[in-house]
Amino acid sequence: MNKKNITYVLLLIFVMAIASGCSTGANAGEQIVWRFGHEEVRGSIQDAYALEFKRLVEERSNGEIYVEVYRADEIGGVMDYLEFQQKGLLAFSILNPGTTATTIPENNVFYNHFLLPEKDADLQELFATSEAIPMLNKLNEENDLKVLDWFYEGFNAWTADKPIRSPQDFRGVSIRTMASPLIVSSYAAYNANPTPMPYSEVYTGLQLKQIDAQVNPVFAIQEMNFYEVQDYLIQARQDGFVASLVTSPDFWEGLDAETKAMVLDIVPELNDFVFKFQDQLNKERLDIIRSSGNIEIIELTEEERAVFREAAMPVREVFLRSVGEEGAEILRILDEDAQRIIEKNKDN
Ligand code: 6CS
Repeated sequence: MNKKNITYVLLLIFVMAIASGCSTGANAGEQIVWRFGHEEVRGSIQDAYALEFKRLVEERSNGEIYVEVYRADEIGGVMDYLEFQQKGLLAFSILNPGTTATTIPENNVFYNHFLLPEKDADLQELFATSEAIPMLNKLNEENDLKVLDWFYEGFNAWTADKPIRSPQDFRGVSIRTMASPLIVSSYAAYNANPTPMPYSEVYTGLQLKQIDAQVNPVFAIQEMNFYEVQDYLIQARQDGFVASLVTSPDFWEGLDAETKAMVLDIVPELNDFVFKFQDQLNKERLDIIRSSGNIEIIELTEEERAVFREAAMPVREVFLRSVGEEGAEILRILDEDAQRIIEKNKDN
């Protein structure tokens, strides 16, 4: 969005917010409206999460609160949503580190390749128990984002117009990534030419051959039709797509104790819901992609993955250079906890 449009939308939301009580309270009998933004399209994982949040909040507030969901590009791009959320113009949002780490680099910790557990249950346990999470949330709060939940949308797969089995194969490949500098550095370390561009422009970029490849979870590759304009889908399981439910500290502080308790009760239910939902959706959508016969699916061997792992390790230094001592500690604790959980649950 250009600056003029952003100002217009901000103004419009601000006026609507005041007019309808997009905040903590309303006069007796008035319905409270909570505006909820997310980064994806209808039918996506973030949309399912937002709709489940809406259902539970409306039900448990006995209809006193109405949740209005805004999807990707409905009132701005993902960077606008980050700005709206930090300014308190949205009550809640789902934002991923590819977006938020542009202003809070520590959030990139999750996008260090070959760091997080590959089993969903291990990852869910890591988010629920690691001391690194409250440390990270504190840094977010200092940047006007109160994180209520971290969740997962599936591993990130590559699609490309050629098979990719080693970092050598990435030479000369323009791969679209999200804007976060760590993601860009990760693909540069694999010899690719990382090319950030908005999510909504990726399909056309691939179709017009402005870019040769992109990276996203399987469900997104299906719903954004990337598989129709690419020849190979490559599963290296180098990292996963993480997202957060966030609100604004000021908005949160303005809620009464009962409403806060209602939301805090809902969050773990949503976390369980979305971990199951993403697993099912990613499987279903991989089947759709496979049965289209449109694209060859490549699963890298452990030996092939080991070469990528080695190429990815120096990028941890890039992460460390982008954060302070707290960020370094967050990475250290998360890594240690991930290894401990993987080891503890290896026979499950
Ligand atoms: O690649 C992206 O930019 C986006 N991918 C997903 C799956 N969700 C939102 C994000 O903006």
